[in-house]
Amino acid sequence: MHGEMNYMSRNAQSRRDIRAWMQDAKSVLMCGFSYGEPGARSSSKEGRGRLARYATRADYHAILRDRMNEVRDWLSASVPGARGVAFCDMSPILERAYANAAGLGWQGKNTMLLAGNLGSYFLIAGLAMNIDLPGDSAGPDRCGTCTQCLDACPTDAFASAHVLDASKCISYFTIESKGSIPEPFRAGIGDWVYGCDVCQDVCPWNRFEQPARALPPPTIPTEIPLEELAGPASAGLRSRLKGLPVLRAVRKRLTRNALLAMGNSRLERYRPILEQYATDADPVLAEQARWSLERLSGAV
Ligand code: B12
Ligand code: SF4
Ligand code: SF4
Repeated sequence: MHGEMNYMSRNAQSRRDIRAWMQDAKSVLMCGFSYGEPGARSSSKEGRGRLARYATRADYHAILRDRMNEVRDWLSASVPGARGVAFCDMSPILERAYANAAGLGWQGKNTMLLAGNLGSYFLIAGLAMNIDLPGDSAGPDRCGTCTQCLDACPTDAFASAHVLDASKCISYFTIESKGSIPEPFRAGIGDWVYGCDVCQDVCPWNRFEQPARALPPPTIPTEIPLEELAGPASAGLRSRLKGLPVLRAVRKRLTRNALLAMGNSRLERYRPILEQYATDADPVLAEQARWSLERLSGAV
């Protein structure tokens, strides 16, 4: 279920109980930071690879931790002895479970945390404090009989409602996985080259998405020409991606993903670049390029 993300099964205790991470934690404050653009949706565009929407803005980890540290500093100044640690994505904490318990929203069937007035296009950050703060109660599940996210997932990654098999998710394949992407999933990945938004785009609650306030505006579009992604590391592309989450997937992974999307595009104009990569010294890139050539020929 976890693929290569072994940290998901490590630290099982601290993931569920924050006190294994911060011994004297008494309260946890959870916040959601919107990155919505009401009305905007990424779409497939010929010859372009698609990025998840969160990835087109400056990397959120430090920005959101800083925001939570401001809250901590304010609390520490107001309450003698108050101490806290901010976290965002990088800690072992199960952030969505804590955010649900804190009343921020509910975990939808797609496992995303949803809020009735926000949808799911928001990121989560938290603050563990050593003082007692008044608690909220968990938000009710408002998915009802809807199953749109489960039905739309291109790689059939949901084992059941509320249970994602991360090792089948496009987000995992394109961002986290280092080696070859398993063949049965390649066609489903389509033109996604970094993350995937399908199970959020189809969610009816996302008609309530809100514009970002704490996060800076996007600096690149959600669709990027595949030649640019698979081409030599041009100074132009490198400077456009600087400071964005996309750089978390190292260049080789982006190239692999672009080669895969070229095959799925069925566009003959990619044949020369794929032929060039088919003999690359890197076995992952070479094998991916050969598969994509077969896809152009209609053999797979
Ligand atoms: C590892 C990870 C991934 C992995 C695995 C995701 C997963 N669903 O498990 C991969 C790489 C696939 C991934 C993808 C994405 N991620 Co991610 N990811 C994480 C990370 C680091 C850990 C998540 C984790 O531990 N999952 C393991 C399982 C155990 O947790 P879970 O999904 O909450 O599963 C439980 C629930 O489903 C729960 N449950 C709740 N209700 C119910 C009801 C029933 C009936 C049942 C049976 C179970 C159940 O039971 C499960 C077991 O405990 C968190 C940050 C963090 N530290 O929490 C970000 C985080 C979850 N990711 C985030 C984002 C934005 C994404 C993507 C949207 C990025 C993208 N566009 O590509 C996708 C979305 C995919 C999806 N549908 O979830 C945000 C989510 C924000 C939000 N509003 O929910 C987080 C919180 C990061 C952040 N700080 O903002 N991610
Ligand atoms: S992010 Fe994409 S691949 Fe992953 S579960 Fe959602 S729809 Fe499926
Ligand atoms: S698409 Fe439907 S089932 Fe899925 S999270 Fe949204 S409301 Fe829930």
